[in-house]
Amino acid sequence: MNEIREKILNELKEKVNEVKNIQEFQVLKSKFLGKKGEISNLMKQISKVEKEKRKEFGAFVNNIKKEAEELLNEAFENLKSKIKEEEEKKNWVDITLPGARRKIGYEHILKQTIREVYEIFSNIGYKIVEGPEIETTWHNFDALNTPEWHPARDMQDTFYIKDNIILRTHTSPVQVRTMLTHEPPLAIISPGRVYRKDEPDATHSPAFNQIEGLYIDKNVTVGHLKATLEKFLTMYFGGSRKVLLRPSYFPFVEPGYEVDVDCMFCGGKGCNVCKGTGWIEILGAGLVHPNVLKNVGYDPEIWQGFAFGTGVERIAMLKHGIADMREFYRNDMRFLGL
Ligand code: FA5
Repeated sequence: MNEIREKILNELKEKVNEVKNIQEFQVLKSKFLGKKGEISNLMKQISKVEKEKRKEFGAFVNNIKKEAEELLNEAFENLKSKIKEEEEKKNWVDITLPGARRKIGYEHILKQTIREVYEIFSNIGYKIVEGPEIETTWHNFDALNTPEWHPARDMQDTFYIKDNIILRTHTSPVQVRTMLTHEPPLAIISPGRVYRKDEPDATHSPAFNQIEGLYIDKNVTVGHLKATLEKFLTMYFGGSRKVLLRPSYFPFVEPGYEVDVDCMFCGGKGCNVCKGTGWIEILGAGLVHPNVLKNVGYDPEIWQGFAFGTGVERIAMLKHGIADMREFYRNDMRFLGL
């Protein structure tokens, strides 16, 4: 009889170790304890055993059943904790690892450039002011000494909304708006978007940004203008920049200049960027025309001033070595550095 017991229990012990999941466990359990299982078969034989030995045999079979149940219960508990352990291992998170960083956007180079220029000028007492992009022709042209018949108007006479309403073609009308609402002396810079009927190419865009500067005080000379621009360009491009004033014409200044800065790429020796001249054209400037001062109610016998205007894209391209202006507006993530 003991042989039967050992055979059954040894087989169960062996099989129970091979069980990998709940399904396999259920199959094994019914093989031993199920209705047609080995132990049930033994139970069915109890009634066939002689009366005197029946009790002993019954107890024997019940013991086997009890042991088998204990073995299976223990195996089931082990299996459950093994499954739980594996599950935990699979889902384990190392909370000490640094988290996935969220990509933070960068300030666009044009905004960055405007901020840098503003920081430079705010250190020498300039205030930032803004004007509307939709402007009257009077503020954009007439008040700036550019009446309707003036040939200089043709170059910028572009996006009309109504007869006397346009998209501003430069930031210079902010000079007019500021002088109309403020008493002199004053020192302002004004960044903003402007519009012209220019074909887009590597150095032109129909919508671009300018920064206007205006300084009004008594006894202002070209010397003040030159020193201010030298300071600005040195601070913006670094090094020690020289400035060249070339006589030029803008109706709202007299005298007027195209302003060049010594080439920051070759130090003025001549290279591809400065086309061998050693100088790079950077902005338009001049002393505010007496007619403009009169138009805003300032007495030109008392007040003088200088003004300048530069293209934000242009100075940003030079500083960051950007060859094509269109990069600023394409929103290519590689360009934006995101
Ligand atoms: C003016 O707009 C004058 N208002 C500047 C000024 C202000 C002169 C105060 C005197 C006193 P200009 O048209 O040259 O000037 O334009 C100034 C700058 O804007 C240029 O040097 C250039 O950098 C930039 N610019 C002009 N047209 C475009 C364009 N289509 N795309 C991008 N930048 C341009």
